[in-house]
Amino acid sequence: MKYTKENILEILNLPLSDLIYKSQKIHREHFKKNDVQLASLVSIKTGSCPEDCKYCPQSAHFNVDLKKEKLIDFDELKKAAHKAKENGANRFCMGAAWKKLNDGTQLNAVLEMVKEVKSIGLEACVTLGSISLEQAKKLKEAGLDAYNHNIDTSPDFYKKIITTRTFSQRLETIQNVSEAGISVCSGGILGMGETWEDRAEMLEVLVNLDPQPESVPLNALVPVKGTPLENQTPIQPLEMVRMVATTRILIPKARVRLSAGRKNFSTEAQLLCLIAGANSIFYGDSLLTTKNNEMEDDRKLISQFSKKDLLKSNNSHL
Ligand code: SAM
Ligand code: DTB
Ligand code: SF4
Repeated sequence: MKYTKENILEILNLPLSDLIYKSQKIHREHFKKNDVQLASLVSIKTGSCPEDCKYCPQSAHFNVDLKKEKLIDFDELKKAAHKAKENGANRFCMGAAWKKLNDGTQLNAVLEMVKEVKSIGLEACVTLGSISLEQAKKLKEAGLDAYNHNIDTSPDFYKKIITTRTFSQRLETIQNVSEAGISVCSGGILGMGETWEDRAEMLEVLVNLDPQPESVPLNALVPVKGTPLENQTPIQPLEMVRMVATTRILIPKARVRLSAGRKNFSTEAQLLCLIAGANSIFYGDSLLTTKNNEMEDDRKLISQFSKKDLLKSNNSHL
């Protein structure tokens, strides 16, 4: 079925229990119920990015208190990946504040990192800005599972958020990634001042990608001091719940990732997102440059979500 903005808005606008009922049914047809993938993130190159994404603390255009870092040392990367594995992560995502990936030193370093992550038995994902088909093929050969490249928002609202590259350039990289046989991880950010129409249009682009994305990260804006969006009103958790459920209905096979911005959600709101069809979280002390939820809290969250030993435990333990 070809989805349009109008029918996506109808889904987003369903009564909450109808929406969650619909998404739960679809979720259980495509995934083992109660399975939540833990993905750890590491920044392999931090800050000084030439792009002007208004939400991003790593853009060189804004004055943010941020420790800028050159390309991470291989041994440090290796340590971070091993630590993620020991902590129970299944996927390891490496992010770089680049406009595009350069051949030579940069590409070669990333290829080694991907091989290392794969050798530990983790799924490997990278997000490095724009890449060519040739570069994507090399990453595939090195064993890369997924490439994260977010469309961020609707094509129209995008122009208000980023001026240094176009929405169609984003789609070109996604196309290169798909053509090389790498899974596409693409989603967006909620709470940048966009309307529900923008959100529906963003989902319309994602659902009509061919092939559909293997994973869809839904980030709530993390407002960072010094960025143009620092004073943006945070989204209501129930808006995220509606987006999660609708994404699950539209793209049944995708891992829907409850991504950045979860720190400000209550445990109950996060559980509702998981019930609505999210089946992955970022797990680890930090995201790329900002703090993530505590790992201990996340272990509790997951055990509350998939608890099998309720009768054995004391009620106060809940
Ligand atoms: N530079 C590469 C790029 O933009 O494709 C990769 C790294 S970039 C930081 C990855 C994604 O992080 C962005 O596409 C955006 O969706 C998300 N992101 C960045 N800053 C954020 C913020 N303050 N709140 C929520 N998500 C954010
Ligand atoms: C995605 O969609 N969210 C992650 C990951 N892909 C790379 C990044 C979130 C970054 C949040 C702000 C920061 O920590 O710098
Ligand atoms: Fe650079 Fe990516 Fe941040 Fe945009 S989102 S400024 S491309 S690091």
